[in-house]
Amino acid sequence: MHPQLSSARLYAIVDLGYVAPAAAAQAATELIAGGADIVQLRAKEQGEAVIREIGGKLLPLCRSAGVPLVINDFPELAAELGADGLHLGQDDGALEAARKIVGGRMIIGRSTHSPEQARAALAEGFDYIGFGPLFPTPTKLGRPGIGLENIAAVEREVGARIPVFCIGGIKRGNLAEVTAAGARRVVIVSDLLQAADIAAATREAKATVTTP
Ligand code: 3NM
Repeated sequence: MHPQLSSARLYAIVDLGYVAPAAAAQAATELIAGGADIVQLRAKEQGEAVIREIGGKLLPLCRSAGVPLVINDFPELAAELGADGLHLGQDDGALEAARKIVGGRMIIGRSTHSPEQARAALAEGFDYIGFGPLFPTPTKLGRPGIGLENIAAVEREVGARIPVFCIGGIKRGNLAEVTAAGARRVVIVSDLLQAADIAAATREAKATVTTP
């Protein structure tokens, strides 16, 4: 298991669908202050120039906190920035192609939406997976929720080898239900970014996900 990931429980995303570019660094600071173990920069609507600029601001914040910064898509940009990680969706190409661009050391994760995709990502050699969306979510419109019933099996089969981060519609209000279903690690986006106090919300989520 990748050493920067083995103890990670709460994965946060600075998603520019929720945070204005000018507020991205502040949001990252608050997520980190609240205990986020990984921060991803996700910008589905913005161009590379915005990601380059914001990534350049987030990187020193993450570095000084010892928190890996993951870039969603854009392997060339992840490499150029010197980010710690790259996240690829199901349609973002093969691991090997991305590896050629970012090199052997970068963390590379994959979104998976079924147990079959989760097992395939492990076999392909990804460093971690997202598994979801557990519930339908406005952050990723148009996908049905896959529910909680396969979490325990995927944790057992895949999570023993690489971190499995459950994702999609997870909120502080349903997090205990998600962990009770077997999730050990989660990604939470909108519930943290839309909180009145991002750091406090992150702290609360971290406490719940790390409760044995
Ligand atoms: N990927 P929220 S679900 C970015 O299932 C993303 O691969 C998903 O946001 C997947 O916490 C998702 O606001 C959205 O529901 C997560």
